[in-house]
Amino acid sequence: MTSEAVKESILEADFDAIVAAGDRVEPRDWMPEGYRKTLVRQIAQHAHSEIIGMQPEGNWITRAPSLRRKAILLAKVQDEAGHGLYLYSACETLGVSRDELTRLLIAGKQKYSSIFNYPTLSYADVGTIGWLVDGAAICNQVPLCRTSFGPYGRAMIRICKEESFHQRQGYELLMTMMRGTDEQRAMVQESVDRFWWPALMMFGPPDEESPNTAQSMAWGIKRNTNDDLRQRFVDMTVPQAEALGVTLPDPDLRWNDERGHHDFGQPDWDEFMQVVKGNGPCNAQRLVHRRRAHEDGAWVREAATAFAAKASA
Ligand code: FAQ
Repeated sequence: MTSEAVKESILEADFDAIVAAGDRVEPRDWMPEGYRKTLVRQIAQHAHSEIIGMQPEGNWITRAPSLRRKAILLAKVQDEAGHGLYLYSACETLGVSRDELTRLLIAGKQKYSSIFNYPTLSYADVGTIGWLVDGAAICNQVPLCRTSFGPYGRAMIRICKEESFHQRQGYELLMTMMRGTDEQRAMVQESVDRFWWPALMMFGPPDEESPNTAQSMAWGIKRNTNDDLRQRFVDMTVPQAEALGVTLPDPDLRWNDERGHHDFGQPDWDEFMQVVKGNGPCNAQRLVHRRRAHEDGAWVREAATAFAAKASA
């Protein structure tokens, strides 16, 4: 073995020990290149999801039904911008700039969550996104607070606190509508019917078709499999749907006493693959909008750079 190879094997053993002990790997620590790449991929996708995720709800800010609802929605969408920024910062500690990540997103070379390629057709969708989409995000992200990479785990702690608040506001909005007129109740049910299956897809493909899960769990990046978290979400959501008075659109959904969990049907995985490949209902629109916003913001970046140069001169 060359001295370089010996050095690397010692560093790798140190890294393995940190992961095995459940401690945090920090940006200056040695890490395998595959670990770094996997983190960049996952954190970048996560950051892009928060930023693109502002669009479906942002669509309703100018048409919110009251000043109170408008203030709540504005605050929520702003929180999502903040989450994107914490995550881009975490990713930058791995040596990739936010500029580069944005370039990859708008060139269509990095992904964001499938859920944000579905349209928001009624105001009830704002509530449903809070309840189901933030609910799914929380199930997926609470375990990520214990992820092995320090900056990612610490960003997740703050994000999860805010996501919990988002979930509650969505549920409260839907509960208010369910206490309203027959028309409002029908709007809620129609919205839940559209978002239920895409929300289940947020957890990713079934375990046997998830190429990344085994390695990501071995590295302590992911703490649970996609199917485990999907099950947790269904179990958590069914009683909430009952309390709300809506029906979840799955004829196979029922409690299984033996398993101690709900059985449920499978989402349309062909549809999922199409959405992930860029062929969902709103993929093109989301990227066009993001590109335009980036171009419109060029003068702000130029002014900030000029100001920083002047200040340091
Ligand atoms: N959409 O092998 P796996 C939010 C891709 S934030 C698109 O299982 P992995 C807040 C995956 O990237 C929502 N692509 O992959 C909010 C991989 O492709 P690649 C975002 C998906 O990484 C609320 C391939 O399929 N949350 O909602 C999806 O081990 C309301 C194979 O999959 C996060 O990003 C999908 N749903 O597990 C904002 C959480 N699923 O890259 C506004 C962090 C899978 O190899 C309003 N991420 N793919 O070409 C994760 O936990 C994981 O990355 C998973 C996927 C679980 C999403």
